[in-house]
Amino acid sequence: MSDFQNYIDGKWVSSPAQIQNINPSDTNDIIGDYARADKAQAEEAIAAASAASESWRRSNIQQRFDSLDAIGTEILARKEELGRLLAREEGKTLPEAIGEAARAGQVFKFFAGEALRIQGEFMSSVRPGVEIEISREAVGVVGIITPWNFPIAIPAWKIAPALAYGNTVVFKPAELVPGSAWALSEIVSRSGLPEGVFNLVAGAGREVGQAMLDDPRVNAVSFTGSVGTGAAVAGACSARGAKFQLEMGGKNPLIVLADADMDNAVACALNGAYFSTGQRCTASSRLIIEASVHDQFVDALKTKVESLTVGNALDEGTQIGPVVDQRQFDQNARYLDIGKSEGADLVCGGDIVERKTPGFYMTPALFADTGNDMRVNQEEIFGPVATTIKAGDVEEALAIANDTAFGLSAGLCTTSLKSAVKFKRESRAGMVMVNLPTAGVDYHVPFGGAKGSSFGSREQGRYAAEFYTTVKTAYLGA
Ligand code: TXE
Repeated sequence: MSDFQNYIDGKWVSSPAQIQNINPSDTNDIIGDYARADKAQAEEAIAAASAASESWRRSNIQQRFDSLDAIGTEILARKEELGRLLAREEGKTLPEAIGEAARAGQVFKFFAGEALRIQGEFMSSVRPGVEIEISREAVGVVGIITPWNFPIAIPAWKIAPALAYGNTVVFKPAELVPGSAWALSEIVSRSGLPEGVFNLVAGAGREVGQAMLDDPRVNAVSFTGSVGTGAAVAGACSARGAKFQLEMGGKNPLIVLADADMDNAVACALNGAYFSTGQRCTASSRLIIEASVHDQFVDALKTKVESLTVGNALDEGTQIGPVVDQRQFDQNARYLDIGKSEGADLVCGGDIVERKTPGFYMTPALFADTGNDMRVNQEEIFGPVATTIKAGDVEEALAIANDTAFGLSAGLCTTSLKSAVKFKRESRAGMVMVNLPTAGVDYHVPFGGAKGSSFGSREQGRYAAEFYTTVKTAYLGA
């Protein structure tokens, strides 16, 4: 039996099967066997969340604050330990992982405060003697389905607002990273929430996730993951009228104009394209460079890319950890072949390398002078692979940047205020960054994209209220 059970209706429960949690930096290192819930357990969790829903929606906001604040405090106090577990199971470097754990704590603290600030409106009526009150109420049972690339921050930024606004939660983490999900759930389980308000069901997407999508007792689903699964979430939820929110892929452009501070532009590209092994939905995968500085930029970036230290996520000095698993490793290799067969010039990287421990190590790759219509520029690779694309001027650069099915984040490096303002206005992305990497966002402001990257209302910050609440308009007669 696994030591790491699922959490249903206030109890830890074992499951018939296990998920083996493997360290991508050292595939001989098994982090643990985690209980793999089945459909029946998913339904038990949904039943528990449903039964707890009525009283939790009417719960005292001080109680919500106290629980969320306690969770945030504990995560922050244990960020080193949680970060180490995260780095071990997902493969981002230890400093990145500790930063992610801290962010999860900050998110819980933020939404603890938001529970105290749930706002409504009071309006006059067009009818005499009538007053109108507009208030926000909990949606009910929220299903939370998360990916592997941010194993603690993404669950935090969905679970915290769900609870703050009075919803009950059924949480299904990604199969590859049950450790951080379990550790987070264990903290949540001791935060004073009533039984059934929060439930963990680690298990397969097609079984446990699908059960959540299909169950009429689940009133809303918040999903982050691949485009394909996002479409399945949309189909199942809209068929039965459930609310849903999708955060999916990106093919984020970083434009570098000739007037940019080149050192900063190279640093932005290096960070945005390769840190966290390129496994970020906000990664800068398309570097759109003004033609007059293209070759100079490629040379400077190549030198930096080649000097990055690829290694075990837990080793001091590692800058790029391993790819998360064999499947993603194969996907990266496939796209490197696709790029080469499309005629892209691989200037460095893309090599499978060995380290002291067996893991999924790949050197960061750069394709130069590619065409935006190539598959490597239109499909999300989700690995340490970036391309450069030449553009004649800011107009053309913007047109290329916007020429994608996605629209999550977009960046521009320039010293021209005029170009920065134009970019901010004309970029078809949910988040725009000037002289900053496309990845790396604050926790108290909205996160989300345009076009195929996102669907539904924004996550995070005060804007999260839009998804996790429903609006009631009350007319009060004399
Ligand atoms: O995603 P999935 P995976 C992309 C990236 C990556 C690819 C596959 O390209 O290589 O997706 O990753 C659950 N009903 N991104 O397999 O399958 C699943 O269990 C309900 C980009 O991890 O979308 C997991 O919890 N749920 C992205 C979650 O959905 C289902 C981040 C996401 O898994 C389900 C992650 C179903 N039928 C992957 N099937 C980004 N850009 O941030 C699966 N799930």
